[in-house]
Amino acid sequence: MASGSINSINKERLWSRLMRLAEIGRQASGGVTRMSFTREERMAKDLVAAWMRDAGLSVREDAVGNLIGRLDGIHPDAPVVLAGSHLDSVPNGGNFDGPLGVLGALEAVQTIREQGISHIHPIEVIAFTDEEGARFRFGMIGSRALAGTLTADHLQAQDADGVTVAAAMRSVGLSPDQVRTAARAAGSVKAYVELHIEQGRVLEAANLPAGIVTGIAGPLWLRFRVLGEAGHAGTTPMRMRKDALAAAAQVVTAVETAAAGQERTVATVGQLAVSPGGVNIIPGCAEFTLDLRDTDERVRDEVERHIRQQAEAICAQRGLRLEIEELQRVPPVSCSAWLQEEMATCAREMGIQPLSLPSGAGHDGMQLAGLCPIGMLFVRSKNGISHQPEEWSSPEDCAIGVELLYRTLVRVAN
Ligand code: HGY
Ligand code: MN
Ligand code: MN
Repeated sequence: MASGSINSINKERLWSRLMRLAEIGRQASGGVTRMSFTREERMAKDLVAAWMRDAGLSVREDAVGNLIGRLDGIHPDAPVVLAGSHLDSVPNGGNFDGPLGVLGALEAVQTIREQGISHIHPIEVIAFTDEEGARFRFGMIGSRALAGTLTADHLQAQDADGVTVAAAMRSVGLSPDQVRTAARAAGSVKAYVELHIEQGRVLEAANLPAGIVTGIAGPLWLRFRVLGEAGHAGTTPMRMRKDALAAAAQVVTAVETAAAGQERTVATVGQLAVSPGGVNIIPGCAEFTLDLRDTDERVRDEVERHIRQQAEAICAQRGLRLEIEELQRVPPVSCSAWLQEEMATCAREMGIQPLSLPSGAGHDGMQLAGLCPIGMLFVRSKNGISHQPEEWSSPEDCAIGVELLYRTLVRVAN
């Protein structure tokens, strides 16, 4: 089959916007860092808001900072079709994770308006606040608020500098006590559709530019604190030590073994801090995070139980204390069969074989699955790389993904 005909959206406009946005938060290392409620995020939202206005959309931000561009349909009061993603990034991240979904939705809706395509339902392009969770160690703040599930506890979560979500919101002019107003009523959203880079290698292996997502693996984030005894590196015999880092290292290896024993489970220790942190001091405390995922919640939680047991046994055997804090627990979700079918029809129209695949990465749609049907489209990632500067999807593949999104939105909004 042909690799996908692009005869509606403006691929040059899409690409130039993607490259312009990627310069906001650019690091010397070549990556992008745009944390939520920061100057960089504000600059990114201002730029996208200006493009939304150029596209003829009515633009607003809700109480949690979600940026929304609306195109009314024939029935302005009909349930809205949401399409978008996020503008925040991981530290030193790539150009496409998030922005492709926001700017792709904008390009699709701008094309619908420019071509005078009639649609019954209003369509809203949305850039969700803080999807990544890179600043406050739990993510999807904007989509939780839109689903009405952001809690007062969430607003008290602190970043590495002790700044709470609420304080960070106030620092950019938002009112945390108003977040409830961002929630959408049941029945008010017809569907949520997101275009995103795959961040894996399935499409590349199948030599396909785009694919249809069947479901999203659920991320469980935990923080482990191993508490031993700091001591002199030179005078403390090995048998008398309570070395927190040595114990933590044993737990990290147990984490890897537990996940590797399953078919799809993945486990990552992405952050580790040792204190006091002197060359000649036995670590008294080792703190690390665990990101544990599977598309099957039962399997994920069984692996979690096993890891907790192993960690308790290792620390007990060494005479150390262990504290485990849950940072976020997001259940895996399935994408709507109806939306997957609409997407497959559009793919076939474009001459693309409709390949279905799960998402190992988490996405805002997970928070909306209780509110409305959710659907996701993936665009091929070069070597499956993401969350670092080498993240790359070609202009052609991005355009094919956006053309597919455009055709899907035209169908879903009618
Ligand atoms: O962590 C994730 O899966 C996503 O990139 N937020
Ligand atoms: Mn990401
Ligand atoms: Mn993302």
